[in-house]
Amino acid sequence: MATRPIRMFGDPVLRTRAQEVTEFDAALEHLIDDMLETMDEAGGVGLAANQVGVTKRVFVYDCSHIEEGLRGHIVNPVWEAIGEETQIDQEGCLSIPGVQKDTERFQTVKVSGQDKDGNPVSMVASGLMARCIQHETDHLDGILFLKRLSPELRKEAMAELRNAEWNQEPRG
Ligand code: GNR
Ligand code: NI
Repeated sequence: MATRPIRMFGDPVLRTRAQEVTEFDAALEHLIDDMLETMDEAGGVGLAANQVGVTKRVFVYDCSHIEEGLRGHIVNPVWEAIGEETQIDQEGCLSIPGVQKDTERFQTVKVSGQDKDGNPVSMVASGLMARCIQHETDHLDGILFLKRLSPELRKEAMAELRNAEWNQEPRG
């Protein structure tokens, strides 16, 4: 196991759609182990493969502080909303440190996918875990939570981003 560097806002891999996993091999298991360790070290509740520079459709999650057992991984995730209820709560991203904004998400979703061995898995989740599923699946589609913000909050977030010390790239 090893940690891998987390890619930051501005890295094109974060805007790239990840590819379906078709090979359930040792490399996939290794990737998942490394992602869990990277998420733990960073103190996140989730991590998508794009965030460590790998364009495979897999994410890891850990909401075990909320509900026992809510830690693991999902390969090739697909979610659907259960009902129309939404939640608005603070959301952040390890690839956009320091930016936290109220973000609207579905309150309850059902996610289906596979485990590292290719076996089908699914779960129904609410609250933070449902938020995590939506946030991580967005990453796998090359989408950041900034896109889910209201116009006002997105403007705030972009201003904060421009001034973030980790984001001091040359600008034209
Ligand atoms: O650690 C994280 N916290 C978080 C809080 C609210 C909603 C989503 C998240 S996911 C984030 C880790 C991350 O960037 N995953 O992609
Ligand atoms: Ni994120």
